[in-house]
Amino acid sequence: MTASEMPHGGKIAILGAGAIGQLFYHQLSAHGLAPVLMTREASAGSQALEFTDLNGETIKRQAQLIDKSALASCELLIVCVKAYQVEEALQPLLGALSADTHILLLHNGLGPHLAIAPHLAGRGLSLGTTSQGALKLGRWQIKQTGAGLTQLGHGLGPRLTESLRQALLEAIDDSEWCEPILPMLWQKLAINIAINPLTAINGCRNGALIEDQYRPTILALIQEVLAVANAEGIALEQDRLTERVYRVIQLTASNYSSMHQDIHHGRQTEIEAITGYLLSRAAVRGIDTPANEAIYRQLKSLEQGG
Ligand code: KPL
Repeated sequence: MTASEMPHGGKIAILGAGAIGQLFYHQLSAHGLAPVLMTREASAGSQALEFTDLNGETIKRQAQLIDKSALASCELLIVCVKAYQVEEALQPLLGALSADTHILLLHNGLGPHLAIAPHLAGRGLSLGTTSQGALKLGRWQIKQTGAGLTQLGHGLGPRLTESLRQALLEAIDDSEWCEPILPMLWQKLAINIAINPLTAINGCRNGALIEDQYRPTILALIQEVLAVANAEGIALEQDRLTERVYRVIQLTASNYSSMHQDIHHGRQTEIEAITGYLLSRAAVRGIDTPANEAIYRQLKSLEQGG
């Protein structure tokens, strides 16, 4: 069977070939969905990829890289770039998509969907989050570093077709469709707010946050998320959220968080879509968030080389 003869063959494009984009590429490919990849820098053609799964088994695949001109036939565009790149990466492509291409945003943090919404021109938008861990070993070589839940759900406009929805849920390990999705995204936001900046500032793995010295800060950060989320009409429960944060710390104990990795490699972080999003919503709601403000300032100074 050629890619175009497979169900959805060539119809799912993944924008962004970082660790998570490549991880989804491999998971969808393993289920015969024949996705294609699009990146800003690589031109159209064939590209050898290498993937090491959680059992240490290495699988090689030949990926089809596409450029903008191939987007017209795409039914679903999965956007796997960093939160701060979403608007810039997606806006110039919207005109090349068909009127009914569905878009799925998968990134840490919240906010880009609000910027994208006015430009969808009637296209459907789904939102998602994943706690799966992956590490780039080379430009086209990744290793899965942790299993984790992937939650997807409807955002705006026309819904993702049932057949694409089923295909995604079957292909992505431990994934679920959530309605409404926003409370799940807020939960993940809380996890990233509690873990990511602290690991970057203290230069530690996620697991180090289990130590008692970090507990008062983590609890204060979570408390402020709860206050802002509740003001936004998202009901989160303190004990369950705290328990979830600590479960993720344990499950990903040996990982360096994405923000730690960004700081370590001198890259821009996702702080604006994580703590920054909370602070912007807190300002709108008139809620004090001193713990998050302090962490935000420290992280920004670190990001600027301070
Ligand atoms: O999402 C993550 C990240 O690093 O961005 C967690 C869940 C904290 C895992 O490291």
